[in-house]
Amino acid sequence: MRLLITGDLHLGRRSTRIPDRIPDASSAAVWARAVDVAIAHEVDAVLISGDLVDQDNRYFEALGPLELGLRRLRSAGIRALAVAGNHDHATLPALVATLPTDALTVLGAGGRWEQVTLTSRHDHSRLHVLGWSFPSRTVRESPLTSLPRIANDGVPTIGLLHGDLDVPTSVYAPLASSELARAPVCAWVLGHIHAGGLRAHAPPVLYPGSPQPLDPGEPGVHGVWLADVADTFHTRLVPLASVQYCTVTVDLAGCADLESARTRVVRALRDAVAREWREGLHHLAVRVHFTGRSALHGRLDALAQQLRDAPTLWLDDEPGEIVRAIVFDERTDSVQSVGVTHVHDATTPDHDLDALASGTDAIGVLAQLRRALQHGSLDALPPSLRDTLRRVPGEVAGARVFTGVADAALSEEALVEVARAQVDRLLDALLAQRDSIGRERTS
Ligand SMILES: [Mn+2]
Repeated sequence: MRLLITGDLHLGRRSTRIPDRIPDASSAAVWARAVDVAIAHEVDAVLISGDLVDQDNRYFEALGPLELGLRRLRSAGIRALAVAGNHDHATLPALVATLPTDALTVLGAGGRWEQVTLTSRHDHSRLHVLGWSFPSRTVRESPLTSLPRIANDGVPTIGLLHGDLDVPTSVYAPLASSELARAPVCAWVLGHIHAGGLRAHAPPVLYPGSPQPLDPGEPGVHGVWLADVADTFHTRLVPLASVQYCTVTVDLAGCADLESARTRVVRALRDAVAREWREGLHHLAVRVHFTGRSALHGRLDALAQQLRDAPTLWLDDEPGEIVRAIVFDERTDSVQSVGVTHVHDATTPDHDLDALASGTDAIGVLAQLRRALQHGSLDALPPSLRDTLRRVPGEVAGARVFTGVADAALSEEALVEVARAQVDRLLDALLAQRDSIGRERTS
């Protein structure tokens, strides 16, 4: 049994914070490419894990591309099955009612689990697909509490639904890994999270993710998944997105002037292109993140503004080379480009730690702590402080008020990173205060 798996298309939307001229950046365009892949690979069915349609106000934008794709699938003998998510709980059933019968099967309407059985045209193997749809915009209880008994008839079952994995307080159908693991299914296919990937292996829990990323919060490679289902569930990602979001860190440590900072930015962008570029990509949208202790701290606004205002950098045919920086040149048909969506200055001032550490005031003590953390270990810290730092992550993760914190076991490296950042902030704040008081006194 061959399947194409996707979800969270949000038909009606397109990737944001990119130039208008980037082609094929809509979810409608990626849906058409997904249909191409399904037909080329002769899949038996396409499974869609919710939020196929963005919401009601996109009804008419979604209808045309959806119907066209479904018609192409049907003429190729491919079935399409979907569940509704929080965004399309009302729109999807309404849309389907206007489509030819059997163009799209919506499973589990109204939040009642429903099963269909597919038969492969390749080897006549069978597969149950057990689906559940959002009945309303929010659902606070796990849909798995009403999961029906799964038939033990030798035919594998795939569970298809939209929901939030391991976020107990979520209002979008909270699902616990432990309850998913208990169900005798061959795999779970989930929607809601736009960054795709396998979240568990026994049984596999797959979030296909959005095939086209929609905003800078959705980095990484996006596409659809091809799955082979027999006794096992084999799946692989087929990249399809025309846009990719990424973060590029530019270390400005030791950078003395803006010119050399700019050189580092260009080099970092080139490296990012070389690393991330792949066939089918039209635009790399970059969040630039300045780091490092630098004399330029506090003086990067102009460079940041230049980058945000920069014309899109268009790439020549030569992969990985930024050749020209031109704005929407009508004469070039190049559609490979890089743009900057955000610039974040996380540099810190370049203090003389040794000089500061000789003091006995708060600044002196902090400078001593900062030096003790220099080498990536907590060992040089006073024992009481060290023990506190090692204890705190567990306490935070265990406290109900911090539901977002899952990782109780921070590595020593990560702890040092946190401690360093906090010491730096305190030190920077105290020094800034001291300097401003100093200025007041002398003025
Ligand atoms: Mn959703």
